[in-house]
Amino acid sequence: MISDTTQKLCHPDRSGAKASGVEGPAFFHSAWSSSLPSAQRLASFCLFALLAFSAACNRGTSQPGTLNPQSAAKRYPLKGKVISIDKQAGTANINNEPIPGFMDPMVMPYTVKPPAALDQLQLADSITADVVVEPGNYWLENVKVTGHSKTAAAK
Ligand SMILES: [Cu+2]
Repeated sequence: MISDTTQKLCHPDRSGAKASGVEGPAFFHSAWSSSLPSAQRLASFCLFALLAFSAACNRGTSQPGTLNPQSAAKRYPLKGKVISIDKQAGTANINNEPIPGFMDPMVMPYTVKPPAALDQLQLADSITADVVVEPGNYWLENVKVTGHSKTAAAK
């Protein structure tokens, strides 16, 4: 049940990936699931899947053997909403819109560079940013707030 939800969030339209995509991460997933709230659990799964099984979350590239550390950094435009912010870790959970070639719509954590860019963010803000992706690593740059939520502003 949990695996199904995760699978849907992480790769809603990868029908062929079910068997290979779930088994490895699901092992770690079950170890974490008792201590994390569900959104974070899914995000952790996603993070783990992206880092360790880069083909699982990343729909744009395929064979691990073709990755080239020198020239593989790619940038994708991101639009999304701030779900939570962790200034100590320098990350924010973003509910991203679909990123063609990189990510399906989902909530997942992104490291923000520079970390000071987190200071301008509030919960539920709409943002745009560039996702910079290297093999085994990804982060956000050029984070811009495009809309403040009334809820967050009112507090
Ligand atoms: Cu993802």
